[in-house]
Amino acid sequence: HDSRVSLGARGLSGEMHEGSVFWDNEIFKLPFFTFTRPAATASMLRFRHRTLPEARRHARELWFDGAMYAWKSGDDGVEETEMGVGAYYAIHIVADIAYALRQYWEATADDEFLFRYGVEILIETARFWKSRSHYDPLRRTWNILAVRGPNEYDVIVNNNLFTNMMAGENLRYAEEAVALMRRRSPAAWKRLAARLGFRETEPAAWRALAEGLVLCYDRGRDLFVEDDMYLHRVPFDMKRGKPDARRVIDGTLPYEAMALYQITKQSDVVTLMNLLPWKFTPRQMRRAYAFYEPRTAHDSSLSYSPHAVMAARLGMRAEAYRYFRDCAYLDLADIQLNTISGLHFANLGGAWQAAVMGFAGLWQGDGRLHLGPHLPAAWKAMRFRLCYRGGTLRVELRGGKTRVLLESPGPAPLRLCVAGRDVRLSKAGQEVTTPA
Ligand code: IFM
Repeated sequence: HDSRVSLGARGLSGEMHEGSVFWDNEIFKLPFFTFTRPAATASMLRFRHRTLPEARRHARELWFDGAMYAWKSGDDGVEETEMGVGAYYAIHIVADIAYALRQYWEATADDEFLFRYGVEILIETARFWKSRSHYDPLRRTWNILAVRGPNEYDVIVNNNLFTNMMAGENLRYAEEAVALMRRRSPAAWKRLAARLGFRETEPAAWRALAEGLVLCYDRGRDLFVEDDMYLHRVPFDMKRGKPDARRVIDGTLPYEAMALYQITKQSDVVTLMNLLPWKFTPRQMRRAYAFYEPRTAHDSSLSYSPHAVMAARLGMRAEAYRYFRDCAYLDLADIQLNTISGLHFANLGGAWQAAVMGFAGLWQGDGRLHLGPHLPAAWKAMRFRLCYRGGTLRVELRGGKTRVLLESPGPAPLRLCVAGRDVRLSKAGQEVTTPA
């Protein structure tokens, strides 16, 4: 309820990471708030708006345009990570913030918030990507070089798929938000455009960049690839490298060795596919899961929940449930051997995601709210409420059937896609049950 602060990596339960704010919020915690208590998401996004001046200063200092949010942000937005341990490279945070903003707007249709705070963030982050990308005349492509993706064992890579695709989304959201604001709130747009020194040529340049960014992909295998070099690295012996629950770098090999191997510290491509499911075919998701899962060390608490979500969506219910249990027991059973330093708040949001976005298949991104039943065999039923576009939905999964009841309506009919069926709900008490 107070946008001067946000949630730290361990909440207020421990001192690890010094209470700083990471991508944990936008990608792992905010989906829970967006669908259950949207005002809390709005507040945490306002925190990002409030820290824009520092993000702008940070970008300028490092020779870039727009806003470069801190990888590890203090309450004033200042980068708290020492240079040299990845902050300069871990720039996907910038696009993660844009993504959470767009997800909030799609779930709430809150134009007022978008125009007052969101468009400014989207413009400044799009400007950052424009200045951070590099046109390679030899390859004739736009590249984002020297980054650190969610796989933090590869400290510096080129064209991390997660970063490039999320940056592309960020650029598209900026272009769309500008067009929307111009149409719906022309007077406020004029003021904002003047204040930001907006140039009419910017949206077209953002679109060209979004379309031209390299996406690493192996056509022969129909496999999306983590970065430029991943397939060329040495296969990693996971049994030898991770014989117990300790992280590889705490047990067997030093950080410096990681760049040699095909090892993914924590879910990377799998997380990306959960965030943007409309960009991939089911086959591509299955292939990616089969390829990366054995190469993933889960040396971060942020790794289990994306695997649970994707396994559930792909119908691998036993595997999904196993990962869900890892999320649920992470701190109760001290699975990562570091609960003493505080509870893993991203994983708390992740456990909710495993259930609601995995077992109940929730996602949005095409103007509809998607739900689909993927209940694990161990569960007879699952029931939860969702806030969506000013209304409240009650969802129940039981015996292969999905029942959605509109408890209280929003200002406009709600468009849903339940188990592949298009549905519109507008009156309180209206419901739909899809067959098993
Ligand atoms: O943001 C995470 C990071 O991805 C993995 N190490 C811990 C950070 C804070 O939870």
